[in-house]
Amino acid sequence: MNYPIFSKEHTSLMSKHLSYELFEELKDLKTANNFGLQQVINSGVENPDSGVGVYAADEETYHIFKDLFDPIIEDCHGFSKQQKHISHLDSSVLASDELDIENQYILSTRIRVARNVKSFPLGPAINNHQREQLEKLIYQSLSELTGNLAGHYYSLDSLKDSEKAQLINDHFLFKQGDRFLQAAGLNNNWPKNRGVFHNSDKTFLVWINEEDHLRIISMQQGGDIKAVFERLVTAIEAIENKIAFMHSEHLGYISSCPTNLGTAMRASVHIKLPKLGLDMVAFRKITAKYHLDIRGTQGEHSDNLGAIYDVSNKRRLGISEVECVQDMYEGVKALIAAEKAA
Ligand code: ADP
Ligand code: CIR
Repeated sequence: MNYPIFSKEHTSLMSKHLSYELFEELKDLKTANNFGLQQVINSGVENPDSGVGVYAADEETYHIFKDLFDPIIEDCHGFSKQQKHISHLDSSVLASDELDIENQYILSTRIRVARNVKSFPLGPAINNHQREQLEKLIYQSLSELTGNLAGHYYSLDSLKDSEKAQLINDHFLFKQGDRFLQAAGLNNNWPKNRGVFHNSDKTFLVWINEEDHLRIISMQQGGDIKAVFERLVTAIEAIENKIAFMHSEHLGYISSCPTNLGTAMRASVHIKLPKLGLDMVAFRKITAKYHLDIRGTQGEHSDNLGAIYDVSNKRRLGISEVECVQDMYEGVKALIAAEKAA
């Protein structure tokens, strides 16, 4: 294995931090799941436009390759290797009046967390048999949920192409063929043993075996952030009673991508900001102040359409779940005020 050829286009945190000397130190190390440096960095090498460029296959990846991951984690989250991650998953303490009672700006609200099941490798190293076992374990546990969390599991295999397209278009299902995940090995044996569980009104959903073993999602039309957070907290607790998740004192919930460590939470709104959208400098000044990310409305690496933006918390590690949602809440409040004033 040779030091990768990085071009001017390689702008990821991986290419920034992987010096030739560090590469030489790490290149022969492997985790117990036989995951080595080549696999850790492959997504960022093959996709020069990666922002981060690394994936983990187990908790051990974060230890064995810490000289690469620690500076990346510090850059992403401002979280140092001495810090501990403290969780606070309590919707009752969220300070939030409804932001957009007249439904003028916020189209929909979604909060998701990533979770991975203890004793299984993460997606980049899982084999087909383990993925199948995991799918079964997860959907069987979910099928025991009751009340407004009760629902059904739809494997990708069981859905018609038109049904999948509709679910993706309506923002309920992950896209297919993501090149970043592909290069990380996360699309191996696609589409087998992947799918989505959801309740009847699609306000509670779980993606199974995509980038992480589970993505637990609460979403609904409009801007009632507190209601979305409450449902998510209830769902996480109900699932956590049935399945043990990978977690560490230092890094919180373990995820395959280091951007999701800690809370593994992304709280977002789809928000219409036609005036602010004409002045991206002013827009970005506000999002930077409140630690927010701007994405397109078809998810990460997509474009925005018709002045509608996906705005979400950027920080996930070293702050609590309540703070993640509060970041988003305060930032969206400031964005609406700026839009009204523009
Ligand atoms: P993730 O949230 O899991 O990191 P993506 O950015 O790819 O991943 O988003 C996944 C899907 O969720 C996409 O279809 C995206 O449009 C949808 N989505 C995200 N936020 C919202 C929202 N507030 N309202 C409706 N759909 C949303
Ligand atoms: C990148 O480096 O840009 C991609 N690997 C995505 C990074 C963050 N997003 C994610 O985990 N979905």
